[in-house]
Amino acid sequence: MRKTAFITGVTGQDGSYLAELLLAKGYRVVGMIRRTSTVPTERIYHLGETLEIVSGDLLDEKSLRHILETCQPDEVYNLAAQSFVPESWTQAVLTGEITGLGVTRMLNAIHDVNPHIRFYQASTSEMFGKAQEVPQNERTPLYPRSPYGAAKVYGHWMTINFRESYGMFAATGILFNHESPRRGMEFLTRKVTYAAARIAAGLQTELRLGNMDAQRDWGYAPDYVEGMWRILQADEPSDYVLATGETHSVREWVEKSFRALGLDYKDYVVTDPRFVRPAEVDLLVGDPCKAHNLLDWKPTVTFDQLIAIMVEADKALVAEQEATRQVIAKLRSIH
Ligand code: NAP
Ligand code: F7E
Repeated sequence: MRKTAFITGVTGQDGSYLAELLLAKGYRVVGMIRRTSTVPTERIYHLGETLEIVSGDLLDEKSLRHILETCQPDEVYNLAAQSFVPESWTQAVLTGEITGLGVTRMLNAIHDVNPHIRFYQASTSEMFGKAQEVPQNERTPLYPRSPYGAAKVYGHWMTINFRESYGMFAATGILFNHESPRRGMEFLTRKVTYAAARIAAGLQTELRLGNMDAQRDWGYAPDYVEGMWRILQADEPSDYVLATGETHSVREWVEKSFRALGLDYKDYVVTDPRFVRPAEVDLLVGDPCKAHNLLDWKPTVTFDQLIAIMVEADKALVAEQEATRQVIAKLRSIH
């Protein structure tokens, strides 16, 4: 029988790729969108009516219950979060409400409406924070370094707690950074590839960044949503690290992105203390052996390929935006 999946955070980077993947697998896919005055569907617009949209919010447990009762999903993927780390210092309580307590609201609703639903929680390498060992695996002690990381630790442990207390199929994916042309513009990788493309097109002269020495394990988002699905198809619910097993510095990302466009980053990048965080996560590198051995999951895109994909996409986007701007300017000059 056709399975139904319910995705929170469907308008985000991962939600959009996961919806595509599950639709391709023949699922009925229901995505939750929170009420806003503007339309946040840029990343899922192309899916049209194949994706069912429902209204709800992780801040409102009643809305979650209502969706579960009416849509009757077999699988729930909880991807919604306030996911931007710097914002979590300025909006720590809101981050806790959405990213932390939101998980418990969803688990409560599942427990009450249908405890047989399989639940996926979007945990994160940010939970390792001041990493206690290198590389990090499922047993590495957690040491979050931001309100975001702390909220995710709470959501992670609540998921395990519901699994152990009620025997629910509640699983987590501890995902290391994963990027794509759909990544939000405020995150490092996308901020860099988009700015480099604009600089190459003569539309911008500098790029202001924070700490260039931090190191991350960067993979490609479509690979990671495949891993989420595999986590929910396993015989038993568990926790899995999804990562590439390689680490690279911010400086290396910047250097290679600019070089792909024939530019030397040193001519354009300015360090700006506004982008330095109150506490940094210095070094993340994951050990994905468990996912590899038990789920047969492996990343398919290398660091250099990821840069090439994102640089090419932003080059095309900048050209398209510039062409649109010129048409509008021409129309304005005529009328
Ligand atoms: P994203 O692009 O920032 O998307 C976040 C999604 O959450 C958006 O759809 C957003 O809706 C929604 N949302 C925010 N607050 C909400 C609320 N109160 N109620 C309902 N929906 C709400 O994040 P992403 O990169 O796709 O990441 C997906 C998940 O994985 C997140 O939980 C993130 O913390 C986690 N994660 C990400 C990474 C990564 O490298 N990308 C790594 C590990 C874990 P709007 O469009 O309305 O804002
Ligand atoms: O920062 C440094 C910054 O914001 C990466 C989220 O998806 O992945 C993401 O969190 C690094 C940090 O991602 C700028 O200090 C320097 O060391 O792209 P980011 P993040 O904080 O690693 C994890 C796994 C998640 O779970 C999160 O939801 O880059 N950096 N200069 C900068 N970062 C930003 N954003 N902007 C700068 O100007």
